[in-house]
Amino acid sequence: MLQKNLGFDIWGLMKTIYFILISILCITGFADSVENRPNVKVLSRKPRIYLLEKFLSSKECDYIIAEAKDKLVRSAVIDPETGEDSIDDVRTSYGMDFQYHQDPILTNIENRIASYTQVPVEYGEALQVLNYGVGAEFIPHHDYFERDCPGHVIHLEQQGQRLATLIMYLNTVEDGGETIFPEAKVVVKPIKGNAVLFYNCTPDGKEDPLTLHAGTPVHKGEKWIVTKWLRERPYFEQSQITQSEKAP
Ligand SMILES: O=C(O)CCC(=O)C(=O)O
Repeated sequence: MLQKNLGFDIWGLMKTIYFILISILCITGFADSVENRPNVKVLSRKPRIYLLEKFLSSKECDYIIAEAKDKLVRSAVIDPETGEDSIDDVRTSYGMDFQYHQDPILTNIENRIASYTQVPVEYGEALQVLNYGVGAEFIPHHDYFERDCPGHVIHLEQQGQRLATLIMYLNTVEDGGETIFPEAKVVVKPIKGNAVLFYNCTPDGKEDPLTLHAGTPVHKGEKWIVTKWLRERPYFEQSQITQSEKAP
C-alpha cells in the first residue's frame, strides 16, 4: 500500500542499495587482503633467496621498534669453541630477543612466518631485533652451524641446523645497510615492511656456502631489523605454545 502511495517500489530500492553496499564492502575488503599479502620475488634459485614485499605492516614495524628500543644490548656471536655468546667486532649492532609468543601482535607475526615458510612455528628461534647505528655492520658470515666447530656442534645436537633465515626490515635506511650475498650477487635494500628469506641448506639438507651474507655498514640514519632463524627440530616445547595461547 505504502509503496503504491509513494509511486515506486521502496522495498526494491532498499534491497538494491543493500546489495550495492554489501558488494562495495566485499570488494574493498578483498582488495585490502590482497594488498596486505606479501608479494614474493625470487632473487636467486641457487642459493634460494626470496624477497617478501610488505611482509610486515607499517604499524607492526613501529610496534616492534617501540617494544625493543629500551632493551637493547650489544649483539653477540656464537663462540665456535665454546658455543657461548661472545662479543666480537664482526657484529657491531645492538639487539634483544623477544620471548616466544610474547604478545598477540608478535604471535600473529610468528604464525605468518610459519605459514609462509611452511616450517612449524615451534621450530623458530625467538624473534631477534637488531639496531645498527652509523658504521655498524655484520661482516660476511653463514647462519648455519659449522660441523667442525665444537661450539657449533653443541647447538647442532640440540635443535639441529638453522635451515632458513628470515630478515624483516623495520625501517627504510637512508643510506647503506643493505643485506648482501656476495656469492649469489644479490643485494637487498632495507625497506620498511619487506623481508628476505633464504635457505641456509640445499634441498638435500647440506649446508650451502653460497648463502654467505653480510649486513653492510649504515652510512646515514639507522637500521632496524628483526630476524627469525628456523631450525631442523623444535626449538620451543609444544606446551609453551599452548600455555601462551591460553594466556589472556
Ligand atoms: O643486517 C643484516 O642485513 C644481516 C643480518 C644477519 O646477517 C644476521 O643477523 O645473521
